[in-house]
Amino acid sequence: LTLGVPDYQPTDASLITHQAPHWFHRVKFGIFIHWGVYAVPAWAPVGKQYAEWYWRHMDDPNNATYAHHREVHGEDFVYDDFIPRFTAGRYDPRSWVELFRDAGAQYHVLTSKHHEGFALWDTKVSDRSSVKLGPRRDLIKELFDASRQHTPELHRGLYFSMPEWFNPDNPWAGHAPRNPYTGEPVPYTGYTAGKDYVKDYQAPQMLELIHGYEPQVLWCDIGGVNDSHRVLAEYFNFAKNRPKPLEVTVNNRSGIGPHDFTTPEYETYENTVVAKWEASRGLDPYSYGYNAATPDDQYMTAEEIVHSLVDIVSKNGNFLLDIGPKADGTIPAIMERRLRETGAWLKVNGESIYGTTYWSRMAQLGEDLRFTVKPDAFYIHSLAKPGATLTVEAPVPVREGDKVTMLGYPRPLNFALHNGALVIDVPAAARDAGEHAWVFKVT
Ligand code: FUL
Repeated sequence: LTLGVPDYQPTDASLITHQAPHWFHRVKFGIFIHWGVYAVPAWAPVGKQYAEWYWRHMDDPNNATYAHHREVHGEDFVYDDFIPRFTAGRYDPRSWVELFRDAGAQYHVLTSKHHEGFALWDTKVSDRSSVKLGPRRDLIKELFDASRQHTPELHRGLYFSMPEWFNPDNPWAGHAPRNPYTGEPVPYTGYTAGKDYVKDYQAPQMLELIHGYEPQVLWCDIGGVNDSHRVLAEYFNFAKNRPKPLEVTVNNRSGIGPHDFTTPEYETYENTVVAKWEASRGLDPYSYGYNAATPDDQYMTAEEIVHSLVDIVSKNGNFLLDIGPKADGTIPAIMERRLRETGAWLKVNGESIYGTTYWSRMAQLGEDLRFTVKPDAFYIHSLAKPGATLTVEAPVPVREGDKVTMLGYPRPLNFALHNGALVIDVPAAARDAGEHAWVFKVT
């Protein structure tokens, strides 16, 4: 027991006292990874549906995936027949984490198990896992080992789907698995039915992840039936009572009220929200899992990524940007390119992102201006390329004698105060030195 810090209890009143730790406020930018058996079919109507929902969609005769599956894979090929093709044959976790670091991300969150119920670690409560089937590797252990060894500065998190769509024991499931074309029941590969879904399976799996992998973010999804009061109390106590305490955090989808942060999905908040939040979305126009049908030119551009990041951070959010690796474990080239471009911007401008906070006066001025603050600096982000002058009609904390610079440009800039507005002279060389978002620093 840590002296003076009472253990958390499995109650709302106790768990609600847990808060997102400082590191989670500081990091701002993380990489979400959706990887599972759905990486094999890797298909959804582009820009309309999540590819990681393939099984659910192929099960629905009114969904385009139902027809797609019949045409490409055939009526006899059921979802679990994809498992042997989920090989991870070229999975190189070291190259993943080094890419995340080079992208300027400071944490990563991998799907330990999505709604399809396929665990990417060596779970003891079923054989429906990447250790017993498919890759025959503990994909999470490998990622966490690589991350601890090669990118120890990154924080590590895990996503966990509370329900499973077709788990025969899940009281929430629509139905146990069946062939969507014939209606014939089919096995839920690796799983032995007859468990208490929450007590014998869901909660034990969450505790395996907590104790076995020590994630600093537990990113639960969907909620529903759960034992989350008990699981989260154990998570927080385990983290707090370790010889070297771990600062952990949990999102708002574990099925109970208490949480550390909220999670808008493919959307952000319009204005500053003081309670911690984290927006997520895929690089794909509308999918977290890899959709092989999406043309490269429909992925987010580097400019869109930077604009999203700046906008979210200026309003007190984190940005958890998602990639969907292929079934062999490689990261699609377009995703890698976008991450490296983001990293190039953050290398120059990261000081205006990491460790900042929102400006109490306003988050946004017009479409193009955002603000972030540090104790010793004030940052103005121009999402549009400035002209010869940049006028900021906001009560920016600047006085005669202060210094204004542009990140990535070596010389101080001239500025004046006109009727309370800040007018910065931006030489052509400074304008041309920037890209995506031009950041002006007042000290
Ligand atoms: C949602 C899931 O249904 C999506 O597939 C994705 O995982 C997203 C982050 O959360 O609720």
